[in-house]
Amino acid sequence: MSTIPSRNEFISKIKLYMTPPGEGVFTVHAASDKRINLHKKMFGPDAVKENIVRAIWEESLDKTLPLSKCVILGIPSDCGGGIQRGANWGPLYLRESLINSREDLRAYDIGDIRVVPQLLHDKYLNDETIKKVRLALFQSETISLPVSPLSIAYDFAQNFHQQFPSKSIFMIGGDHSVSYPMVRAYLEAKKAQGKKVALIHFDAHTDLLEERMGIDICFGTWTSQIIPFLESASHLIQIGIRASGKERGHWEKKFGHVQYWAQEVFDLGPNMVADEIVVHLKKLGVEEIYISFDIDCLDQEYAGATGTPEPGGLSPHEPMVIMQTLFENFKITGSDIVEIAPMVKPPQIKQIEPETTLLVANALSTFLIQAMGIDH
Ligand SMILES: [Mn+2]
Repeated sequence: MSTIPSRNEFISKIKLYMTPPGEGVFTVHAASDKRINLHKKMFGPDAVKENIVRAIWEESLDKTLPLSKCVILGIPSDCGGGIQRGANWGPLYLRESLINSREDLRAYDIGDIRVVPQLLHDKYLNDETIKKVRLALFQSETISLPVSPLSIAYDFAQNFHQQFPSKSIFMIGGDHSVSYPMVRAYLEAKKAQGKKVALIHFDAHTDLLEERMGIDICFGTWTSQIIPFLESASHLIQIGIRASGKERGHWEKKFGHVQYWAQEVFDLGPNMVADEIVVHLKKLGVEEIYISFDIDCLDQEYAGATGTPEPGGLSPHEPMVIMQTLFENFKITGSDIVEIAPMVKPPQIKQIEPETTLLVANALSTFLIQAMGIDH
């Protein structure tokens, strides 16, 4: 058991292994217009002109962070993906969409996890590589900080929940592997607090492989890896599934959880689905929920700018109804939206992208941020 760092030690770590919002993808020119617009709106035009964005962000970690109930975090990593990359741009594009439309959102943006795009998790690295990347990122070979996006995210989330047990994180990914460290740290923290929690997972895919080509933590496996951290598998609900090599019965029997495939959501209607979930979770004594939202849960007509768009999916209305009912019955104390790949446009997609995907993601994110910003 590692010792819990002080608030100041934690803030010092954030300054090293995180960046101001929108800077987690290391680039000079690509999407710089988006980043500059975001920074102008967040920190003021003068801050951009005078090149003091980082200084203001660092100051805000001491002053503004303690005041906000809901905190926005970006993990611009798509190293855990694999069909079509590009979700590393999700945090910048979605934030820019949110700040353009909703300057009144009550949340503090804590910034991005620093991402070395070739790295996923430190357990896949040898000592020499870790030393070299530590030198590149932190100017020290011996500093005891993680270097891969998922390892940094886990350290951050663990520390965050220890320091701020009543705050909630809204995380923007990233491919879906980035949910693994966030949900794991959340579940461990809630267990330590004695809170009963469940995981609600919206997705076209089950993400339930035990490993994919020998890799145990990636976009296709993260959910199966997270089940052991739940009180039981029945504390997991998956909604919107339709692109799976196996039947629903296979997965439910293997893991012992509940799935609502997209067709069942259409057949039952979102109100009935939501009511069933509420009854199920109340029976388990659940008080709080984490919602992990893979944008490809939605039909490709609404979410085309993603790595694996799928037909036959939900419209934005159905998840909204389900989340609204869940919010009326449980506290939402953690959530994420992942797999938005703004520069990706698969050939079968007809609508204007990434605008359509961002518009829908904006509405879903706004709901979650507002829900988590409310004091119950
Ligand atoms: Mn997924």
